[in-house]
Amino acid sequence: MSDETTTEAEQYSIDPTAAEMLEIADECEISTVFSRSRSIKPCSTGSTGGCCKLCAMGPCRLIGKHDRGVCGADRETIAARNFVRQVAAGAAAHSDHGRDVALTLHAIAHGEIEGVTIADTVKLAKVAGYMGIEVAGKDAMQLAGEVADCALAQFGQQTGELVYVGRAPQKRQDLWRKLGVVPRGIDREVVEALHRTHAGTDQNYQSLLDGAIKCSLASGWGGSMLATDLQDILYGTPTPVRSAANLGVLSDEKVNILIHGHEPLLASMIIDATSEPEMVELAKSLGATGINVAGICCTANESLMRKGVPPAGNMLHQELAILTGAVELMVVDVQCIFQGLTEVASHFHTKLVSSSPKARIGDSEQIVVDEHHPRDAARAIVRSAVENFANRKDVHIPNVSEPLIAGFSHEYIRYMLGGKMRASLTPLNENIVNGKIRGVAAVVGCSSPRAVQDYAVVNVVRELIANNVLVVVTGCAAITSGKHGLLTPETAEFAGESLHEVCEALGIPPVLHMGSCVDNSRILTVLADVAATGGLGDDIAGLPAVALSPEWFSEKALEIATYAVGSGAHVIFGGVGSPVANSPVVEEYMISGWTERYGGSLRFIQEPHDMVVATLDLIDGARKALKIDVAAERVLFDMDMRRELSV
Ligand code: SF4
Ligand code: MSK
Repeated sequence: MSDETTTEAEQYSIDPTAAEMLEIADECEISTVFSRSRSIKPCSTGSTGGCCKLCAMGPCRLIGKHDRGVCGADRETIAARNFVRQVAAGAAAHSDHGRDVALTLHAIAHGEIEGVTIADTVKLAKVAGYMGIEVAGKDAMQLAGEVADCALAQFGQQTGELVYVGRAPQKRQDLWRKLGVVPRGIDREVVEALHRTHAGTDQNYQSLLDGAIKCSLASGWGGSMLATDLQDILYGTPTPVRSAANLGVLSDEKVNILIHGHEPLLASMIIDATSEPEMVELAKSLGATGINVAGICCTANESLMRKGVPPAGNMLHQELAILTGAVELMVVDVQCIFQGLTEVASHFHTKLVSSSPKARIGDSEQIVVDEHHPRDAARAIVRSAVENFANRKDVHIPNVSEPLIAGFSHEYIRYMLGGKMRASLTPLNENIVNGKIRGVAAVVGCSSPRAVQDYAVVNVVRELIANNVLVVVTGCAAITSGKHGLLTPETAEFAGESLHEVCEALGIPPVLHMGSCVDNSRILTVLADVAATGGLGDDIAGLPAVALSPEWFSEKALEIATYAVGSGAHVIFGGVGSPVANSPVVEEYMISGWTERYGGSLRFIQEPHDMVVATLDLIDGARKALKIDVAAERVLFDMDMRRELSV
């Protein structure tokens, strides 16, 4: 039964497919994340970091006249502690993902996974170089084994520095050392963050927030960066690929399999299994014309970037996809998977299969993948989906999808700008210096039902490119951009004159899809490379670049924000308010205190237009400090222009 019917579906999303699907949810009295978000009001104390439940003397809610918890902890300590714990959870999620990829590489190098090999030996050699591993005279498997060993050692390392710290600009490394925030080992920093936030431990908000920075850097320049690199080695470094996005990528004639979560291993084998003649024949014998794979969230992004698998939607589309009645099977791995899927799936023929031993979703069927024989699990899943086709009943697939181009890895961006022989970011830097590109914005992260789905991301991206800001996107924000037609070269039409000109000259779209959540580490690599290329200072801090997450929802998003700040970037989050608003002191410290200490900041701004204004201020401030400011007219969207965006 629905918690609350969705009477005006349009209020939830600017994506027309959401409105269409939510009407079906209402008719069938099925609750969704959208309806539940309206019936469950957020707790104003918890959402602002004012509630502490670290010990049994509490929980203590610091509201009204209460300025201290039972133990005497003040608003600053409680808000900061809650924040550190969120960052630690995000770092744990991204880094544990990285660990699993390292374990997969290790197993492949030792011949323990049948039928899988190394996809990118060039990247393997490059990563070995980052790790100080001698490449000469070794075959791919030997090198892969040594790289996997080094990667795995990063998790349990107790002292010293993570090896990838050396990839940050020298100035940044020196600052981290001076401030004592160099991550020593990935697991160690996550554990320390949990320790220092235990009741009665660290009770100084500035010290706590340094702890958040150190823990997040262990992910940004550790677990996440390893996940990206090792996935590139295993599945290929992305290059541009054409695809399409939104629910219209589902097929009414083919068996539909949805891959959802974050990990690419099983998904890539499922994709391969769907083209095996035996599976195709089976599908045809049961009345389908073939087998179609589409994705949700970041398993979608990983598979899109490397194999062109179309994303059916971002995080808020996971239940809507099943409401089409056209999904034979959804296989989920880890992160961002709603338990609400089980209820929606129970109204349809859709099989919900969880594949990770870490993430059983309600009463979903669980196929725990034998890590040494993942192909067997992939085939079993595809077979199960195909056999379920006969159970399909009414199908309602919105006829809506947009073409897109994805696959802009750091490596490809260098080739694209400098050519194969002299791959480099020099043309990017030159165009930033001459003002044709005013700055760069990374629009990343999730979609939240607490905001209107897609509204903030679409508005922010369009207004930024109209102001000659080159945009890179990852995660669900990338899928949102794709769904709304912003990932094609034609999007340059909406760009400001000078950015349009650069895009035409370089043959690039003004909005570049750089991958999944862990692939925010690609953005760190690009920023470090921009600093190293010259002409724009010698650190990430001070670059005319800003990161935004206009519709964030997860702890991982906060962790990404924190490692971006620690790396010297200014970050703006929107959609919902600040998770530390119960302490104006902490809220302000994350802006001015962090700017002073790290050269980066984190601010929470609700409205998309205000986010853009703040972004342009930060970019223009950086240009002025670099003495490359040129008069640039602002194109600030008025109400009519914004209304036009509401597709
Ligand atoms: Fe309350 Fe202090 Fe216990 Fe937190 S740690 S619940 S503020 S007594
Ligand atoms: S899936 S963390 S909702 S981006 Fe990476 Fe999307 Fe955010 Fe999950």
